[in-house]
Amino acid sequence: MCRHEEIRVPNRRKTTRATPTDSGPAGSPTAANADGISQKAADTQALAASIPFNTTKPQEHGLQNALAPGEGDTVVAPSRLPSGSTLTEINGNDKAGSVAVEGLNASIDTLDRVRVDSAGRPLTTNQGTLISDNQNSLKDGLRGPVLLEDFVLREKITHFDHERIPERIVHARGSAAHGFFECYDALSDITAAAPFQAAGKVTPVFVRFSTVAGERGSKDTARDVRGFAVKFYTDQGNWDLVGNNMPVFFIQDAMKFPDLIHAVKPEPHHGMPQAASAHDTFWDFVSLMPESTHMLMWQMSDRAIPRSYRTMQGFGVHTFRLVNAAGESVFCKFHWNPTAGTHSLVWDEAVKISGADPDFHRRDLWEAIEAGAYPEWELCLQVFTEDEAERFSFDILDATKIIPEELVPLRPVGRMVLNRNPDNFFAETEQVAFCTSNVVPGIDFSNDPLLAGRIHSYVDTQLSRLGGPNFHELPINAPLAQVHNNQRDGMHRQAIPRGRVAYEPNSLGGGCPFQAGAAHGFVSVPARLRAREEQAKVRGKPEAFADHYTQATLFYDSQSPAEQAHIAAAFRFELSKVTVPAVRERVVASLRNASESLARQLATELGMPSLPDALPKALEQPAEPEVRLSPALSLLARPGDGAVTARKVAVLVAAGVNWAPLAGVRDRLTQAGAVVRLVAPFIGLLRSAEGTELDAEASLENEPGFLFDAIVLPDGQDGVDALAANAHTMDFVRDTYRHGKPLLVFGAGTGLLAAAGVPQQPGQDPALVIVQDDAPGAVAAFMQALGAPRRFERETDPPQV
Ligand code: HDE
Repeated sequence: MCRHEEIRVPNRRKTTRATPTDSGPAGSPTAANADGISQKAADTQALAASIPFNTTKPQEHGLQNALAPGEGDTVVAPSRLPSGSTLTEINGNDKAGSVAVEGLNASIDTLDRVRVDSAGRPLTTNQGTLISDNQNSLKDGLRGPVLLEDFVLREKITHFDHERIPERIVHARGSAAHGFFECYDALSDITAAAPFQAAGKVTPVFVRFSTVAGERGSKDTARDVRGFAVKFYTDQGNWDLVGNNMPVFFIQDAMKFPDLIHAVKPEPHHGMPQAASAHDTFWDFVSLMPESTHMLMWQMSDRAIPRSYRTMQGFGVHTFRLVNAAGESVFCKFHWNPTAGTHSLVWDEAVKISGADPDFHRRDLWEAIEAGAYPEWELCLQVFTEDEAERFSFDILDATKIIPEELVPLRPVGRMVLNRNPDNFFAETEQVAFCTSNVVPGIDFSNDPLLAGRIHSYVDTQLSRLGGPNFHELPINAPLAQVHNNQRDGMHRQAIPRGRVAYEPNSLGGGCPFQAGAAHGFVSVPARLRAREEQAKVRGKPEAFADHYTQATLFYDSQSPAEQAHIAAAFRFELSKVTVPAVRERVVASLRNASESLARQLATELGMPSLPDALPKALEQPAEPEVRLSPALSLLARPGDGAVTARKVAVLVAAGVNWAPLAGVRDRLTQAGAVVRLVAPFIGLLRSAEGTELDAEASLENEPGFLFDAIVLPDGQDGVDALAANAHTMDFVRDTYRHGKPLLVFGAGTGLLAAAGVPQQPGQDPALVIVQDDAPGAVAAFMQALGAPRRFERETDPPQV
């Protein structure tokens, strides 16, 4: 909307008297000349005079004012002239536009304003000049030297030379998607946070998942913690919940973070290993940091090798505060639970996938969203009071501790759906800047010392990663809520503020932008420290932080036997990669304090001559835990909705297979949302036993079996013989079986099972479905196994298949 009609400005044809801008009249200017300049001067004088002194100054003092700051002083200007920069703002053109629309901030709003579509457009330079030839540089004659004058070539090469920005110091490898959060019921009794104010309220989100240790191009399936960062574009500003897929962390105080990361990243002398914790410096550090033991249990568990970002939980990790409109606050932990359930890979599979498809998780997320199988999570809260927190056996400020669900149940409060892939990886996924300091009224921090370091770190790191202080204006980072402040200038400033006022208090801008006050603005909870000694200025930790093992034991003891076996195997693998025996022994000595049986097993399997003595504990008599077993900590506790949506199934085919039963399976799976691929010795056309022409879209070598969630083996002797003659088929069958995944086998296809050494015990393995004749229910049984957790009962250590 063009608003300049409403503004009292001179007719654009009229010449106005030029007035000096560095001195003014002694008396009040009048609008006698009825031109813009004198009108502006008069209105400015009137505006400034209407704020004769700083009325809010007294409010800056005293405890009561500190607890509830008042609103800033503001008056309405007689016209828009005083707040404008220039009278010539009415002289617009297609580029300059016109007068800033009242109340409009064009640097926020949807991403539409910056999307580019080159369809039907010719090439241009960055200045918009059309490029006639994009093949040749400008030369002095066909065989002559290239001329310095070639600004087209120089612009192109120069821009190319600067395409890279620094990668994130941690969490460099990641993938992201857009979506929304939908609130189930209003939570205004406990929080004023915008997303939770009404049932059905929808808030846009952008979510980035990541690994921690690897560089930007590293593999997705490394054993590692996964980042789970959610940016809520709320109508009260951006709220970033920057979490992980594990609810605890390695350390308790931000002071140790650089040490942790230096220990886990590639070793500084030779830059190895990439995206892996299985090396000396990591285990050296954590074996000297007993508070890491609980997190190590999580990191050695299957949580560290998720099947998909879609099948991971997410956690805010720290204790946060929720604050209602009356300023009352409760503590809160955030949990994201995936609708598809929690599913992971097994280690042998993760290692193989990292070679065949390093983009495994990125591809999975992208393809699921493209196919309309939108990943979904339920947001759950653990809410508890300060009094309850005082009584827990652990300290809620300690990020190496969970609050067992059996102690404080999860309260589902909404769901998040990711339903749109980004248009551009760099502009969105790479440039997005999550900051733990981005909170909105209704959310506040606890005193967790790890969180305190993060509140500083994220903004700080973005300043160098994104090249200066204006990264909040990058389209993916800009909030949907209005942004008005007096911060100015800096590298790559996008917003063009109107007017000359860039300070507060002011009268020349009518006091604007004015302080919002406690009624609307963010107010920190005036948390009081109870004990006098806690108020002293100290470098130290509360005593309960010294209990380093109770919850490591809780986690290990709460796992299923298969999960415990995986944890033991992961420790064995990682520690076998440690080259210094003293480090390895220290880890086992530490684990004796968490699980004697685990430590004994490792000592044996790592060839230790004897079981090392347990490490001395920092706290010999920790408080009795409320909960000794927490079934909710097992991945099997959340099998999900059983749907087969987005699961990948390989149907093995070769010339001469019986196509009819396979066609039936493919149709049923596809209807249920699974992704079915025909995999043959080579891609391309082949004929089934019935003479049907089949088109294999993948080959045994270009999409190995471990990339699929299940396989189907065909009937038809000729086809089976052709598959049996290819050793890749045996790998396919063996890996699928070894990794606990379902197999559906028709007739002669059982020959492939036998050739691969897969045991066939009818009725004992619900994920191995053998169809001799068209047994009804076989496909349904296969689909049920496909939507369920892995068949871990097949596992032996060492593997026999
Ligand atoms: Fe981070 N972390 N972190 N972190 N973190 C970063 O910020 C840091 C911690 C997490 O997808 C960095 O923009 C410190 C815990 C995620 O862009 C950096 C400490 C948790 C992401 C940083 C921690 C996280 C990061 C690197 C200890 C789980 C990726 C680039 C005091 C609750 C976000 C960047 C994305 C990224 C610092 C510990 C999660 C350097 C100092 C605990 C998901 O600022």
